[in-house]
Amino acid sequence: MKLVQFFLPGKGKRVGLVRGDRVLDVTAPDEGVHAVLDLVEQGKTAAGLVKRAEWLSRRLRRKALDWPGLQRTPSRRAAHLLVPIDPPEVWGAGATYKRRAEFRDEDTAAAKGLKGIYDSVYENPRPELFFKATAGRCVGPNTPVLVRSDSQLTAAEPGLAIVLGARGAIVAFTACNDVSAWDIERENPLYLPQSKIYLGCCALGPCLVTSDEIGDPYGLQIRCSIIRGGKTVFSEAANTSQFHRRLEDLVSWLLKDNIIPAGTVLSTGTGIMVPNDLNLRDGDQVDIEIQGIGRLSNPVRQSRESRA
Ligand code: DO4
Ligand code: MG
Repeated sequence: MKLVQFFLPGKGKRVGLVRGDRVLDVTAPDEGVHAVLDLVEQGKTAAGLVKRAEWLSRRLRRKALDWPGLQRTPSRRAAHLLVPIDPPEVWGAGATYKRRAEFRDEDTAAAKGLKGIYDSVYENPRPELFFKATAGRCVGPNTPVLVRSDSQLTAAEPGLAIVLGARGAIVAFTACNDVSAWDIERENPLYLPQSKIYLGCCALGPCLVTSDEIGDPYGLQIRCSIIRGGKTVFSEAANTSQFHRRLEDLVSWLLKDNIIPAGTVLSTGTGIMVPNDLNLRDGDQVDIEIQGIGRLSNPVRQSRESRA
């Protein structure tokens, strides 16, 4: 099952169930379903979520919307996609692909003589897990991701993200852009939270695909493209078969002595390294396409503070 959130003029946020080229509006305030997060909380597991959404779609029988038509630039006057879930928390995992671990080690070694930290976490049973965002810091499809005003080298970090239900059940998948200010985290590893967490640092979408529908999550093609001035200046692919851990293992580390609310998103890391000279610039567009999920497309904006 594919689930979305969309904006409907005059009605605001709606919950949608995607069926082929149509989107069924399953928003049901009388059932406590104002948002996808409510469905995740009520469903608890992937099976529970699917059952609840199916039941609502049968009960409500509303006029369906056009799925491709929702994938447009947000405007108050037209229906458009929103972030597919308002996650209470977003966490990230790091150094989960060999390519990433090697890239970062070369980089920090050259800059600071710190060779080893990324390779070491790649090999260790304990993964790198970091707090990434809250709902207010996330954006949905076709909404700008931001480059912070004090960064000259901010990069797209495309990856597969999982959505957790009750007690860490993996209920759904989506695409994530873990936008990161590399110059800030490279200056000193203690600056990582400032590289990762700020307004507009995380894009999610275009939809949630429930676990039963995604198929094998270790065989998904991921492509990231950067479009600048109408030209594709970067396009590279990775596959989740190169993912070095098991998803359940990451989740069990995240849950250790921790409270993780239902609807939390965990970004599983990136296997596509954008070269340093393709740092994100105002006006760029980042497209992340994941097999079975679709394309998450976001414009890039330089934070206003440095534009002044
Ligand atoms: O410490 C760096 C973060 C790693 C990360 O975000 C990733 O591997 O995707
Ligand atoms: Mg990342």
